[in-house]
This record gives sequence, structure tokens and C-alpha cells, in this order.
Amino acid sequence: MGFFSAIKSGLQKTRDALLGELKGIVGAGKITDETLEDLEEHLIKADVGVDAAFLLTDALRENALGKSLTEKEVLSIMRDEAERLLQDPPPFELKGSPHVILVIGVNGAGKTTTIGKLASRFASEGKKVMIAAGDTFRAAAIEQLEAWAERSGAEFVRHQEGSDPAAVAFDACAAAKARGCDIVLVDTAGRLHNKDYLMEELSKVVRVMRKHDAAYPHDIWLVLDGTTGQNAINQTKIFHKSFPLTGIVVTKLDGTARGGSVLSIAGSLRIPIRWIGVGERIDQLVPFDKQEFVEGLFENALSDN
Ligand SMILES: Nc1nc2c(ncn2[C@@H]2O[C@H](COP(=O)(O)OP(=O)(O)OP(=O)(O)O)[C@@H](O)[C@H]2O)c(=O)[nH]1
Ligand SMILES: [Mg+2]
Repeated sequence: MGFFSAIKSGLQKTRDALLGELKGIVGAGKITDETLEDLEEHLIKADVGVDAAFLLTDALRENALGKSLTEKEVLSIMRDEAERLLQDPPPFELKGSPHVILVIGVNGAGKTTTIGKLASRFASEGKKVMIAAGDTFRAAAIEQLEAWAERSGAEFVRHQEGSDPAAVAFDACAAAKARGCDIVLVDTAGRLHNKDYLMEELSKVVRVMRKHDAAYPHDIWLVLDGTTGQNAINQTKIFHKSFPLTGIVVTKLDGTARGGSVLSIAGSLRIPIRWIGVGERIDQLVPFDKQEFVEGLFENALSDN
């Protein structure tokens, strides 16, 4: 599946939710203040976020109020505004040899799956990848990751269940250097007794990695479950307070009508969205591209009309 069709099919539910009621709202005669209020409410319910919903309807207020526009024309105004709201991430560059990426997020967000997908992608680009099993909480978690490492041909460092994640990360960095790896992907636990403990454990992982090199980790990517809508923003703020996040991965956009929350995440936080997950398969992680994303949200409806 090409990137674009992966995004398009992944965003199907969101597109339906965003556009399903639109016909009823804008289809009848001139666009009035009431039409725009209905639309705004609909967008907020579809988890686009209050700020993004305001911006989208404001764009219509400026360009469409009092006019009889087709649904297609309305969508095209919304699409342009949505595109203005989003930003493409800066190009991903290897900043070290190896380049170390710490992957964090709450339990079940999709960290381990994302690491598997990333390992496969980087390997297919000819990079030598090391995966570190930094979620030592459950034996099953280590095995899940090992299976992903095998599938992508990545190097793999693990310790016993219950061992110190910081030690795993440290050893993985040493092994990656010794084996000439280009990239280290460090998995982490999402579930610990409480949030403070989790932050403490992650801080220790970072601290210990820096004993190799003060530049480690070059990236800290936060994985967010796209089905959690607005809650994702609160999570990001909490993690960002403790860690300088350099990128966000939004997963499970295929399973949700709440993909519009990406607009809200992008609009309210200054952290680039790097990747989006649009399915469980290894090839269903795609680089975030604002134009493709916005077309995935609106394009079918535009071309079907
Ligand atoms: N549909 C869909 N499912 C996904 C996607 N990404 C991950 N998943 C599923 O989400 C579930 C949780 O994924 P994991 O990768 O285990 O999540 P995690 O963050 O590592 O979870 P913990 O290790 O428990 O903290 C799995 O069933 C994955 O297959 C995605 O983009 N789309
Ligand atoms: Mg995991």
C-alpha cells in the first residue's frame, strides 16, 4: 500500500465523522451564522479541538458567510485552513553514530508496535538498527519486542524481566557502538505503580544513557493513542514537562473517528508530529506530511462530489 492510500484508508472513520453531517449543515441555501455555529459544534464533537474548530469556522466566516456555496467549496476552504494549522516536521537526520531514540508514552499507546515498524522502515533504508528492551516490566513485553526485532532483522538487547531499564538502555548503546549500528530504538514501560514512578524511571534511563554521550538520546518521541482524542494533549503536557520531546507519534488513527485530534495536537503544542500509525501491520506507520494528512481528511469527499 502506498503512503497516501494508507493514510486515506486509515482516516476513513475520521473523514466520515467530520463530513457525514456536513451535507445537512451546509447543503441548504446561504451560509448563515447559525450554519457556522452548527458546524463548529459538530467539529468540536468530532474531537478537532475547540481552537481548531474556531479557526476552521472563522475561515468560513471570512470567506463564505452569506454565500451559497457547495459542500465541495466549503470543504476546500476548511482544508486550506487545516493545512495552515499543521506543520511538517523538520527532516529526520542522524545526529550521531549511533543516533539514539527513546520512545515513551502511557501503556497501550503503541510504543512497542511503533518501534517494530520504525525498525523495519529504517532497515529498509539500509540502516543498521538496534532495539533495546527497556520495558522490563513484563516478560511478554520483552518477547513481543524480540519478535519485532527478528522480523526487521534488527539487533536486540534484553535483560531479565524486572531488571533495571536504565541498564538495558546503557548496554544497548554500548552494543550499538561496538556493532556499528546507525540507530538505537529504546522501548520503555507505560504502566508503573504511578505516574511519578514512571517519570522517575524514565529520567534514570536518560541520565544513564548520557554517561555514554551527553547528546544521548538525540530524540525523545512520545507515542499517543489517537483514539483518546483530547486526553492526548494532557498526556503530552505532562510528559513534556519532564522531558524535552522532539517528536510525537499518533497511533491507531485507523480505528477512530477522532483523527481530527491531530489538528488539535498540532495546534496547541509546538512539538512536531513525526509519524502516524494507521494500522497494526508493519508497513502501517507513515511519515507525517501535512498535505497528505489534510487530503486524507477531506479529499475523498472533495473528489466524490
Ligand atoms: N489499529 C491500530 N492498532 C495499533 C496501532 N499501533 C499499535 N496498535 C495496537 O495497539 C495495541 C498496543 O500496542 P503496543 O505497541 O503493545 O503498545 P505499548 O505502548 O507498547 O503498550 P505497553 O507496553 O503496555 O505500555 C496493540 O494491539 C497494537 O497492535 C495502529 O496504528 N493501528
Ligand atoms: Mg510496549
